[in-house]
Amino acid sequence: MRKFQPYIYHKSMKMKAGKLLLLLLCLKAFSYAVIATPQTCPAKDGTACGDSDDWKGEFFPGIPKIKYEGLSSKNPLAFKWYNAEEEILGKKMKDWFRFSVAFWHTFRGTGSDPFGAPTKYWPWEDGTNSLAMAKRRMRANFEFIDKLGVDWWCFHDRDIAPDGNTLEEANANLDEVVALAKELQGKKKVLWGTAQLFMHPRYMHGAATSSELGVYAYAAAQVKKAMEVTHYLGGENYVFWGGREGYQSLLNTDMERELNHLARFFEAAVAYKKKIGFKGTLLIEPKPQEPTKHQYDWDAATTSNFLRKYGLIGEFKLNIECNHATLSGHSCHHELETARINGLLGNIDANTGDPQVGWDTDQFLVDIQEATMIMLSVIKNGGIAPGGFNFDAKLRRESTDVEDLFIAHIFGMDTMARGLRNAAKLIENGSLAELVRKRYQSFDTELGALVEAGKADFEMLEKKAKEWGELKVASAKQELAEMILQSVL
Ligand SMILES: *[C@@H]1O[C@H](CO)[C@@H](O)[C@H](O)[C@H]1NC(C)=O
Ligand SMILES: [Mn+2]
Repeated sequence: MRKFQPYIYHKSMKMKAGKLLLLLLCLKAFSYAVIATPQTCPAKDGTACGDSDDWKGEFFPGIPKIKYEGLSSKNPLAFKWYNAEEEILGKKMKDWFRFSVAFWHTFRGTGSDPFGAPTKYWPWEDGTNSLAMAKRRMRANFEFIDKLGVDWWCFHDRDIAPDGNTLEEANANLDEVVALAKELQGKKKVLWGTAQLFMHPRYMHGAATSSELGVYAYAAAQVKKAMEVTHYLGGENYVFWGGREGYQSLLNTDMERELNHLARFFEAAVAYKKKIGFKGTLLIEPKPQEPTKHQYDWDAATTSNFLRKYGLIGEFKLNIECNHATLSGHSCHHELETARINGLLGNIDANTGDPQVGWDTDQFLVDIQEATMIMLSVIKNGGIAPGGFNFDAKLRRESTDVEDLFIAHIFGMDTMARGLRNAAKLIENGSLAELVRKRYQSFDTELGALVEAGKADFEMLEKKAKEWGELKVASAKQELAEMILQSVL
């Protein structure tokens, strides 16, 4: 999920941010350059800056509908591997993936970072955060996903519509943009919606885990509304990413109480989902840290333990983000497998980090081997519907052409498609599965079956151990396994 937004709430905030930036720059002995605050336009001043959502003509002129041209194509605006209608292992490629465009990165990502101002000035942007601008962006979103040939999109409430000075005002803004989205949506669908519970200063101590009851209530109201509009737009899932649900210091934190509050919040979300007849899956997106020092939904194992402890295991699944997996010290494959074997694999936020950078860079995943292992998990899971692959990924700050938005998504889709083709080859080949089967074949025996059924006690096992004496233990064949994997890449 995104971490930087050009929306500045108060003048005092601006000053604080400026001072912090100056301090950082001085500490790092960088030469100080004035960094422009992005121009913003609070919703209440909407008419003063950006008063029209009219946009004449296309947002992406000169970019055609993206087609599959196959491996011989050199066209950067064509698919080489992703062929939506082609069947792989009995399912169309488009149904394996259910690719989704993330509104926040693609349409609200500006290229700003803690050290620098925005770098992307899309032609349709007028530099404001007005309601008119929000509507224009929504039109751009639908032209983009239509040209890309994707059926799904994902959103955060505050990214598609401007916040308000009151909850009522924020809800009214959201309603207006959502009404337009519903009208423009046609056959396109919402993969998931979510509430942005981390940007506003009120959420500095967390949302559902805030030490302030008023903030807990505000977060509940915001999630209630976000669930309603996700339902209204026909969303198939609803995501909770607890950006600030964690702590900065245990000294001032009652962790047990905060976790209890988080569980009560999720229980209330389940109850409200049922009340409004929302049939979508509720998903929790694990992430170990950033922005907090410790985030409660650390990884798939931690989150599934949390769900089990509070009796929520049947009500939630997990949205595994690959960059979050690596931040928690795991591979994406590990997180997917952990979710899968717990019956919790619900959605994938398809992105990656940089191996030399320790934070959440949200890059498009373009590593073929990683894509292959991801698809092995997805195939074992029998697919991922009603979830999908959401491109929670953004252009690099230095990529500033409109066509880069297309190239990045095309490359991301092609890489995943290549992963699917490779995984299918690996399964059809069968030698990797055979290697794994052989490793455990000693359990495919009478005693092994008793062990696996929980019917082998220690006395029985001791008798066997004495009878067998010292054993020759077989090789794990890791290098052979790696060689087999690489043979399909
Ligand atoms: C599977 O792949 C391995 C490694 O490339 C190869 O040696 C083997 O012949 C293949 N087996 C089948 C059944 O295709
Ligand atoms: Mn991320």
